[in-house]
Amino acid sequence: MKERILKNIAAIQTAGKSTAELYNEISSAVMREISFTAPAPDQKSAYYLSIEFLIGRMFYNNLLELGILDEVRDILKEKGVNAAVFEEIEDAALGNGGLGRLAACFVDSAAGLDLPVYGRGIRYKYGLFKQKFENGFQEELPDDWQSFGDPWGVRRENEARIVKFADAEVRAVPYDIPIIGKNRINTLRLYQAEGSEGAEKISEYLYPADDTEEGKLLRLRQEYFLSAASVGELVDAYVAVHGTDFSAFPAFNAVQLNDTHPVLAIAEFIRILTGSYGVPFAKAVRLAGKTFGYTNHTILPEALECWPQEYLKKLLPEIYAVLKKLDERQRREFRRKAVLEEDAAAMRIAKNGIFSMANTAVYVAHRVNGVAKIHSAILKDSLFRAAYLYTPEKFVNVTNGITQRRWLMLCNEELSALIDSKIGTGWRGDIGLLSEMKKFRKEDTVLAEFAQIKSKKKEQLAEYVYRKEGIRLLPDAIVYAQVKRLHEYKRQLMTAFAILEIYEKLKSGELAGFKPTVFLFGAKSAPAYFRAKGIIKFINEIAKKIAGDESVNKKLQVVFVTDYNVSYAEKIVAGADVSLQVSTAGLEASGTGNMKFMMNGAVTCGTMDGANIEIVEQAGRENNYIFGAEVDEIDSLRRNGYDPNAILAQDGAARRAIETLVDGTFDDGGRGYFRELYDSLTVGASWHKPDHYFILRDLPDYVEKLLLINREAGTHEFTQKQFANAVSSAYFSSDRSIREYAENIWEL
Ligand code: 26V
Repeated sequence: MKERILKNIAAIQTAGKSTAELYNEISSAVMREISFTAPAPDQKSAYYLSIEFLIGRMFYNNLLELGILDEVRDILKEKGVNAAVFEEIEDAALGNGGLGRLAACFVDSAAGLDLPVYGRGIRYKYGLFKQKFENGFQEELPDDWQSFGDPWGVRRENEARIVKFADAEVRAVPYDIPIIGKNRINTLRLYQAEGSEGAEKISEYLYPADDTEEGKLLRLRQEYFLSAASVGELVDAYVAVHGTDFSAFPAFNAVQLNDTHPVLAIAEFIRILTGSYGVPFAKAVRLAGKTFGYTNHTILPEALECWPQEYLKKLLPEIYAVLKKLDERQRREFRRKAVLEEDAAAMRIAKNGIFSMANTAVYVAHRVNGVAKIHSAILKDSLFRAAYLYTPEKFVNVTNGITQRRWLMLCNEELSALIDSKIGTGWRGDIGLLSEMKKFRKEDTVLAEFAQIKSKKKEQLAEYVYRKEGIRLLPDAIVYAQVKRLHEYKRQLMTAFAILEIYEKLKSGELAGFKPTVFLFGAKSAPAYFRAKGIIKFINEIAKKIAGDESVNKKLQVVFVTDYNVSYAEKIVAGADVSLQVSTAGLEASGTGNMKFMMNGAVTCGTMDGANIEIVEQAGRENNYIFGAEVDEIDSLRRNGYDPNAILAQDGAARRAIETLVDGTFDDGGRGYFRELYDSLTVGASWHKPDHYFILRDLPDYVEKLLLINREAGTHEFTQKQFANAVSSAYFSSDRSIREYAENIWEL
């Protein structure tokens, strides 16, 4: 196969062709030769249902997975084409952050491990919006990712199916994308909605604005569309082979619900079995239980899907009836078992006119998992406490992971080559072997090479930033990076205040020996998230002010990169020295960016939250910079009162930083963003108490750690710390996560 692909590519005429044309021809030359591995009929398969798949650019990754990336580069070079030109091709951003990227890493690992695990998602016409800054304000443009063609997607016209709503029938047309592993090629199947104009809307946008009822209904349609297309397909395939006795369905199918968005799949499964095949309700629920697993990815209440019962009644009356019946069954069961009223209330599927998708999933599924140790513990102690007491056997943890193929081999060929030269290439097939690198922790020559690679990756990052933003990063600076969705709980705003404090200290001459430092931000804000947009503008204002201040701008620089995405991340994680992971303890379920940075040898400056805790466990707390209140303290502040104003009265530096929001230092164009941010910290706003995310509690510790890092950076000890992180990262391979899902949840 390899040989034929290479021959195909060698035969391509390159002269006079545009990058997009060449991209399509080369990709098609690959697609012509590869074939999807058919699931063995006697074997169990797992299906990963997700509203997002943030795959990123497929071109280089697929060539890497096929083991022909270098050869293709050489062939193109002979033709006078630099393979790097394909970086112009947009990546498919059918996701928004960690949840979608995790789904992409998981399907990659499953293929690599030769496991029959298949993704099911939606083929949005427009992915996550493209971001630009207009005078520092975020603006959103549509992401027309298919404008370059979609050579990796295969339309399966004859496998299209109908999804029915009360007011419409919609065609769900699959597009299959190859997920390439060494020994198999799995399918990621994305459904596209077709039919009337209204039907097409369903797969038009990822996260359509849902501030109107119409928007909410559209989102509900999307979720049902994904659920019904996927479940319908699995049931049909089962019936074709095994007939209509569904007893063995769970022996052949596992379905993993990636968060609450696809939970209607449970109701759809029960609807089909009871409605079309006469399976008794209780049996259908039992089979659903054995089939479905549910992964929770956040404890933030606003992100747990809840649907007004009225919507379901109107749009999906049969699903409404199933959920009602499930709710009644649950009520009867709780009465029979004399479950305390308080606990029962917490677990209810239907209450106050809404259906809780999380409670539906927890009630039915046989496994419920969190995505890092601490997160799974919080699910048991708080969010799903009652359910944990009721059915403890359901609850497991699977700590997230990332694919080392994209996040090390592809994005950091230099570090990968260093590893090859020290321990051989076996780690490429078995990531556990990476730990053998630990024996070089004290070897000066290896550390020196490692440090050189970091500098080189930093230069490459700087070139990329220059190309994209037209900004030159300070040469040889320490790069601190905070790149992730923009959300208050992730506390980009706290980093902004820390920078202001450092800026002030620098100006006052307090920081002798301060080494050149770059703070790199990347984030998109949800279009309607007012405060998040204010934070972006605020950071851009700080960046501008510092850049214009001759007294510090050779030492300190702030850059907010535009349109942060997977491809940008590949450059940033490889080039950064310090990974900023500073969420309020208890709120970041896991984080996966933290793992990408670690694997590429950045130290973590962060709180004891999410997977940071396990990162520190693996790499050593002494090799990272941990600060701030831990979960217990945050809980007790929440319970016993927390007064940010008392801190402000004491801490002059913090006060001055925060006052810049309202004292005229910075300008938000009269839009009220900064005043609102200020109020949210000092008096509270939109149903939150002041400083809901405890920024002022953690700010002084944060500044101290940032400055400590600045003093230590560049030393031999610091390089040792970075190295320790890189070589301790094997645990965070999504290969490990997928093995755990396969063993403990899917029983593959
Ligand atoms: C979504 C929304 C949407 C409405 C506004 C508030 C809000 C807040 C959070 C979310 C996130 C939804 C779930 C999610 O993306 N969770 C992320 O999942 C990652 C993979 O498990 C994990 O690493 C991140 O910590 C977690 O935030």
